[in-house]
Amino acid sequence: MIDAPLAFSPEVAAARAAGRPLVALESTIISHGFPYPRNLALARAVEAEVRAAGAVPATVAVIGGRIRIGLTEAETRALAETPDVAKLSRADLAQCLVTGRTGATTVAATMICARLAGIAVFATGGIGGVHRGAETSFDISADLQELAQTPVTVVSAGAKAILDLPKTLEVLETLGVPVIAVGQDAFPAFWSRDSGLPAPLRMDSPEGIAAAHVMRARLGLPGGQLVANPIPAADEIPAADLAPVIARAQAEAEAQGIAAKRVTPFLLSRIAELTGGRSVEANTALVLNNARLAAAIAREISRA
Ligand code: PSU
Ligand code: MN
Repeated sequence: MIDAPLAFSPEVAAARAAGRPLVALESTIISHGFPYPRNLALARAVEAEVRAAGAVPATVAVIGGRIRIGLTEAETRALAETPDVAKLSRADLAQCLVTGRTGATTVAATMICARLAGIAVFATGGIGGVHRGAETSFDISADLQELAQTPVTVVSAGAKAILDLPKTLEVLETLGVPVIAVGQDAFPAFWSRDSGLPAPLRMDSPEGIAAAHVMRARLGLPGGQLVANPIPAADEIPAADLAPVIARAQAEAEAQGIAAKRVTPFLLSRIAELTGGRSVEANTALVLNNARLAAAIAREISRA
């Protein structure tokens, strides 16, 4: 029997009691993905977007020895303001819970917590994946393995463009993870709509994505679905503009010996600086866009 130390916020507890659709949201994007105070503004805006689209947001974090499913305003603020919050993936969850530390959940850890809480759909920005140079560093995000084993539909704008996207798609294929582009044939590239790579699957409606989620459960298949929802055209940064910026940030990370969990936060923050905040604007827009789609999918699944 599973006996996880879950604690639901009043809003989420009421939604569960009423059988309303829920959308899980991660907290690493707040603690390690965005600069303060943009992180706090994003956390609030994404929750508002989920509510406006007819579902209830459940931001996940570990606080005081419990997995919090839904945060209060004060908790969100504390998470956004505290500089040394732990970044939790699958490997770190139990240790963080027993030591009573505060931790922010990555895509992998948020999927685990969402499943424990009975939440089928989760919205984020971009998943982690295979890093450039992984053939020597072996840096492959635990997010990929999680998608292979935990039955949650993750709505993203693809994998972050700082990654090696062809290798990321290859690993997802090996792991049997459905990668579903929405409304186009190309796999999106986070800040840009088109990675230049074809997505393995395409579905254009929340109904279809919800039906596929339910069908996977009927088939007894472990693992989730990766929904790759392109950033709105008005908000994208052309891939050609970003390429030199990503290359420079990457070179700096190598020169400074940045490794393991620090790689993604370092690259995101350097790219934010090097683009004068443009990457943060685009990242905000794509997260809100994903929140809307996730809410629509959650509504469909709750009807099924
Ligand atoms: N999406 C964003 N910004 C982020 C992340 C996702 O728009 O910062 C976070 C997620 O928590 C994801 C993590 O799981 O980046 C990947 O980290 P790593 O590469 O160390 O696995
Ligand atoms: Mn990594």
